[in-house]
Amino acid sequence: MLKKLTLFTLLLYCISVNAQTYNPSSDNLAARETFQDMKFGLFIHWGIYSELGAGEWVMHDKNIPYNNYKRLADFFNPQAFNAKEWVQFAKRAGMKYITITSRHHDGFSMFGTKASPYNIVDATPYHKDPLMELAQECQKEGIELHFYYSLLDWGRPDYAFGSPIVNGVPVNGNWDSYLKFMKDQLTELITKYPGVKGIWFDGQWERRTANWHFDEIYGLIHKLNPAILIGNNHHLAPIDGEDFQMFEKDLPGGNTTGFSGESKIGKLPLETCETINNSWGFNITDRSYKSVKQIINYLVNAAGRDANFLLNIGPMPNGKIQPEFADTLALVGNWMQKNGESIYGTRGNLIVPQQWGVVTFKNKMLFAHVLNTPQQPYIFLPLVKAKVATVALMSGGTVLKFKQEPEGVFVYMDNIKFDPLDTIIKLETN
Ligand code: FHN
Repeated sequence: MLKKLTLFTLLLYCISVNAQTYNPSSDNLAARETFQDMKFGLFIHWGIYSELGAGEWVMHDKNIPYNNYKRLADFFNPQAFNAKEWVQFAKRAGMKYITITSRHHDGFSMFGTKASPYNIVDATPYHKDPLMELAQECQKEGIELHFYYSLLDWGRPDYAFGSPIVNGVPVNGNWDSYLKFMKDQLTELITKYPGVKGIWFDGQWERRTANWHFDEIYGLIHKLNPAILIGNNHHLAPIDGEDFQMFEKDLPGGNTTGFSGESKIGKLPLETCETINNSWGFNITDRSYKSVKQIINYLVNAAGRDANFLLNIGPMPNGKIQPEFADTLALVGNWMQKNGESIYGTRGNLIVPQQWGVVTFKNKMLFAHVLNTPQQPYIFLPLVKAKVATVALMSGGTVLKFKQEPEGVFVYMDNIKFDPLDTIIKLETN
C-alpha cells in the first residue's frame, strides 16, 4: 500500500512539473496589452555579416570558416550609425517598437558583453555599443525595445554546431557551458540596457531534440524582470513561460513559407514578421522591394487576425538605412497618421477574414477594412451581435446604408469610390 502511495505521489509530482507552472505577473499582463496595442514594429537585422551584403546567413551559405569570418570584426566600423536617426525612422513609419538582433547565428554580439570578447565593443575598431545608444534613445522617444537573441551559434566550440544530440544533450561541445554563456548574456541585456521590454529567441529549430532548459532561461528572465515579454521563433505552439507567439513570413494560420507547418495558434498575443525585400540582413543585390500597398495590406491583414506586424530592414554596414526603405516607410507612415485609429489599440479575430478584407475593433467601434473589391454591391459582416447605430466611410465620413439581420450586418457599397490601399468603414455600435 505504501509503495502504491509513493508511486501515486511521484506521478502527481511529475504531472505538476510538466503542467503549466508559469503565472505571468500583473505587470507582464499589462505589458502584453501594451504590446498588442502597438501593432506595428521595426525589426532590424544588423551585424558584421552586413559588410558582405549577402544576408545574415552568408557565413553558413558560403561555407566561410569561423576563423576567417571573424576577420569581418576587424573592419566593422559603422561610423554613420546614429541611434536618433533609426528611432526617428521607426517613428516616421508609425512604428511603436523596435526589435533588433543583439546576437545572430554567426555568434557575434552587437553589444558590449563580458561573456565573450567577440563583440562590437572589444573586437571592432568602432569600440562603441550601438545597442546602448539605441536603448537610451528609444527610452527617450517612447519606443519599446526588444532584443532578438539567437539560441543557435555557428562558431562557439561549446555549442558545437552540427553535433548529434543524444538524450537531449549534444554529444560534442559543452552544453552546460553554452547554456551558462547565454544566461550571462541575457542577464546583461536585461539588467544593463534601459527600458528593454522583450526577448525574441530564434534558432531552437536547429536542435529540436535538445533540452534547451527553457524553464531555467525563461525563469531567469522573468526573475530579473517579470514584465519582460518572451517570444520564441520555434515555429510551434507556445510553451510554458512564453508571453507572445510569433509567425515568420506568414499571417497567423498561414504556411506559405513552410515555417509554420507545426505551428498552432495559441492564446498569447500574436506577432508576424516579414522582410521589406527578400532578405533579413543587408543584401546588396536584393531589389525585390515591397510596395507601400503590399506593406499596408500585410499590416491590416495582421491586425484583422489580431497580430502585430514586425517589418524587417537590414541596415548597411556603415549604419545607414538604404533610401529605398526610407521612402517606402515614410509613405506607410503617412497612411498610419491618417488611418491609425483603425489599427492602433484595436483587436482582431472578431469575424473570420472575408473575401473583401478584415475587421478590427476598439471599444464600440468596428473598422471594416475593404482590401479587395467586394464580389457583391455590399459587404457582409457575419455574426455582429452588438446593435449597429451608424455606418460611415472613415475618410470623408460619407454615411452608408446598412441592414442588420440576426446573421450579421450588410453594408451597401453603391457609388463608393474604392481606395486602392484600403477602404475603411466605421461601424459604431451601441
Ligand atoms: O535563420 C533566421 C533568419 O536569419 C532570420 O533571423 C529569421 C527571422 O525570423 N529567423 C530565422 C529563420 O527562422
